[in-house]
Amino acid sequence: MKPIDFRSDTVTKPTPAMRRAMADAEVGDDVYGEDPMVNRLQERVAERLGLEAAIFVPSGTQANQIAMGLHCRPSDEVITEVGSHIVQYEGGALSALWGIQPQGLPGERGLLTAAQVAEAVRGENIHAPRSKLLSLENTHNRGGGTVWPLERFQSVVEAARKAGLAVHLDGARLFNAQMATGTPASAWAKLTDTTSVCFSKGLGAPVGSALAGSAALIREAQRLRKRLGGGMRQAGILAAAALHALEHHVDRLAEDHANARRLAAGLAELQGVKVEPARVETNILLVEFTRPASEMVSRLATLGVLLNATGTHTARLVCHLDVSASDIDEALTRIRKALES
Ligand code: TLP
Repeated sequence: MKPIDFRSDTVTKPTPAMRRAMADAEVGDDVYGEDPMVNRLQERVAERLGLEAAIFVPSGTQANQIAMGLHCRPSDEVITEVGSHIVQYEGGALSALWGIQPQGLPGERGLLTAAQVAEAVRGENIHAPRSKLLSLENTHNRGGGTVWPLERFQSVVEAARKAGLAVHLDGARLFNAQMATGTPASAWAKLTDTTSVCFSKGLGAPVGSALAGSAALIREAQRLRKRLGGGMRQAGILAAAALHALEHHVDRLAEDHANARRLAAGLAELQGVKVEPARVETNILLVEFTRPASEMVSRLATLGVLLNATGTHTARLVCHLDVSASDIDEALTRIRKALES
């Protein structure tokens, strides 16, 4: 029985063509700035995001955390949505690495309003931390793959700018937002000071993320990356996979979105699971089971369907490169069986 793995879009394996690109990569020592594939990747990412420069790093977490370190000093505050990855899934890095305090605002499926941001910013007050940074996420993972409508994003960024805050965008799935709307990734990114993107999520590369921003910020980011142990040597082997992903795997994200919609429509017909198909904007699907999610996750695992619980009755399913339309139909058959048994 072939397992169908909806745990995350991080689980994809490199395709044969991607492996060939990796094997053929020209390399050099990237800590000396001499790796041609890394240099090419960084230029391409900066171009695509409409920002001056970019730096290749091992993970999305490191890209985000370098941004935090660039924008804030110890005791400063980052304003963000309460479910954001930087707060929920980065091992407490904000406080452990930088002494930064987060202020997590409740979002609408991950999205904030300009009024919320304006109200959250601290005034000059000896009791309070200094608000320095607004950090947004597009698409929003815990929100269910939500895309930031560009106008709403603009208004929230404007509120931050008015208060003198820098703006970071966690764009781990920014190309999903691009494919879902037809709006180029740069439309969001160029409104920010720094934007991170991941090659190891929907784009299907085995490793790697990038952080883009002004040339001056990215120069300083090189120091922070070194400090965090992210200075890699012949990293061109990895950059080649990321370049291949950027060239060949962006347009196909539309298939993942169609598969997520197909899965949602199929689940909506079943008893014992609630899903709102109209809310499926990209490749992430949030569901609510009548039975405890942990029970459903183990029951489904025995039938070869893998997913992650997100709460006592809730779970997340993510579509990606290694899940086909026929896998969706097979998964629906298996899920029906699990719900009926
Ligand atoms: N997200 C992972 C888990 O960490 C939750 C997943 O399976 O979705 N930003 C966002 C919005 C992310 O979703 C992730 C990974 C990251 C950053 C971190 O990327 P990595 O795993 O490369 O450090």
